[in-house]
Amino acid sequence: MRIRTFDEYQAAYQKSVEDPEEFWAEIAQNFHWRKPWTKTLQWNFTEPNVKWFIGGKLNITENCLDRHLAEQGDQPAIIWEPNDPAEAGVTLTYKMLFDQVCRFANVLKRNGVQKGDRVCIYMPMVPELAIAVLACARIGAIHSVVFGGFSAQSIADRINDAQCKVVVTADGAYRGNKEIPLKSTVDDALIGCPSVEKVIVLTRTRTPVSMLKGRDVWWEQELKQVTAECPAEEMDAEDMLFILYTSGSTGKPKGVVHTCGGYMVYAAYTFQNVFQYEAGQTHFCTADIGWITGHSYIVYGPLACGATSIIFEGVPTYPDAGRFWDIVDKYKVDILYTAPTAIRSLMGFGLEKVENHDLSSLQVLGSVGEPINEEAWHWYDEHIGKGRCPIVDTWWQTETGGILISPLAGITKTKPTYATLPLPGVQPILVDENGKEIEGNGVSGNLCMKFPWPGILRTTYGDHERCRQTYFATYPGLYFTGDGCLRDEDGYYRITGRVDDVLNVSGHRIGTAEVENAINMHTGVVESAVVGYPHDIKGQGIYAYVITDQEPNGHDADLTKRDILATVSRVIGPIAKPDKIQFVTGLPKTRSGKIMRRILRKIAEGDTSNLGDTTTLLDPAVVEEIKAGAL
Ligand code: 7RM
Repeated sequence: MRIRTFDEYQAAYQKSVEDPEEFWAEIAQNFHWRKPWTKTLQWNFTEPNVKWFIGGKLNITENCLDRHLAEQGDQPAIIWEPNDPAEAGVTLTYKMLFDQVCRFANVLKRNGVQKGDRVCIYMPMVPELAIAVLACARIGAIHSVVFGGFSAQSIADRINDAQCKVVVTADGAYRGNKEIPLKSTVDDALIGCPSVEKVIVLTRTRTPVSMLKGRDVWWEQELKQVTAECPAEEMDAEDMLFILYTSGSTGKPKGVVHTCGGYMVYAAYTFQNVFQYEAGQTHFCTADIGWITGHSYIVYGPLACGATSIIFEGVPTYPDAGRFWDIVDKYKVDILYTAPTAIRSLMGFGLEKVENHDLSSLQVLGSVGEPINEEAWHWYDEHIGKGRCPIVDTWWQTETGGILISPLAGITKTKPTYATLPLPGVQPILVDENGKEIEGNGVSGNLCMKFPWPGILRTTYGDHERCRQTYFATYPGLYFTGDGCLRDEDGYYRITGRVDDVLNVSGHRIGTAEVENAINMHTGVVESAVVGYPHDIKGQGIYAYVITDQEPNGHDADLTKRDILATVSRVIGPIAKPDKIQFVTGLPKTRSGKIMRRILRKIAEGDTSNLGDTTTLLDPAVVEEIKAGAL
């Protein structure tokens, strides 16, 4: 399963295209299966219907935990670094993690959770978050982790969509100098969530919480009631492992579904090969477990490979902008995996924050979440990698389960801003608006995949038709990523960004429609339109054009803006707050009533000289007004 040279990469790639079933079957042999599969792959992209390792039985936690106990039971599985550097951290060996996962799995069972039930997890970045995730997997419950920055409304929407039976949370969370009241947010959410029977609350901040009799129980109390014996549930390769909600261009976030067998094989295979992980290395992925990057490259991928994975509770700038480098130095991190937005932000604090740290343990640097600009790439290379660590710019999505296009560290020749080449088993294709393949090199188009890989999403929870519509209907027979992409003369891929109405703000995916819906909930707002614009640190900023029933002026306008921000925070979460709000009296629409976002984007970008074709505009005067008031 290990690729060591570029020749081996090319041979593996060729084999994966010529005989994908044989290729993945060989890789899947490296895992522990209770029962082997009888057919490796069955698929079509029309329904869509994708199944890998059919008939195979396994439990992902036996692969992430049990199978490492004999040889490396005393090796650290998780190192936890708390928000406050003065607080003691925690190291859990594989034995200890195994023990805690089994115990918490028994707590879940005690609270009525059975195989197939959905469990919502809304927690800070503490070891118990990984423990809760793995405990669900142990007993065949489907976890739905909701990022700790989301609002009560967002939690409620996700709980109701998946009909979760249990919520696992904490009293509060520490993030930088802030204390965030998680349990009280869950309480607000649960007013509208009749499916929830139990809430399990971890003590973290000791902030006062209300504990509802018969519904709410303390994590620590429950643990006293259980043993450490918990045999893993036997799962079918295609049983659901988890749901993770992600934003699209329309409506509410979709519950992306991943299944046990294919996801495990893909997360582990990509972890090992992209980062060229070697036994005994320490891996530091700075993402939150609430996003797919945390699922695949903090929890499942590293643990399936027997790695030591760091969980960091805090933020890159607390107590100062040297925190990442403190952690690298303190734990002698080998692999660092972070986002361009973090790199750009840290660049701004100057080199003195870097220079007083020993970064010589670093072997590989990773980037994920958004396109990495050339300046950030070089800064990362020179000042963090000291010119001796390969950078892997990894392109992938919640829906893909793991990395699809990326260099293999130290093997693929890198090129700044390029995700370079597809991993074995990945078959990209560029198409034009009509779905016609754009062949050859030195071209660009919409990025699609023409063949399944084991980590591809299987459905969107409770709504298979939405999955078909969103990913498989735009270009029949292809999986459409929603990204635009360029293929250079060497066949290297460079992802240029979304071609749909999805924003990427600090590596977070946010639908413009979601933000508009939130803004429109504010009293007095008649209509709004949201677009992205280039932002030095966040990659993209959120620009909102808002029509109110009474046009606010001066101080009134400031108050209304403040209240709109509060509304968006309450409806979605602080990450979706617009950076700029411009009050307008109308929006540029076509005769058929469609908002011409292209024009709004141009104005938000500050480029008003050439707005392109405006002949279909219903009322050109609106554009002049918006241009005049642009922020
Ligand atoms: C892993 C993750 C997915 C979207 C994707 C892209 C963008 C992610 C890169 C990237 C350029 C990269 N999942 N994206 N990685 N763009 N280069 N290396 O981020 O579901 O949250 O977002 O993120 O637009 O479609 S995600």
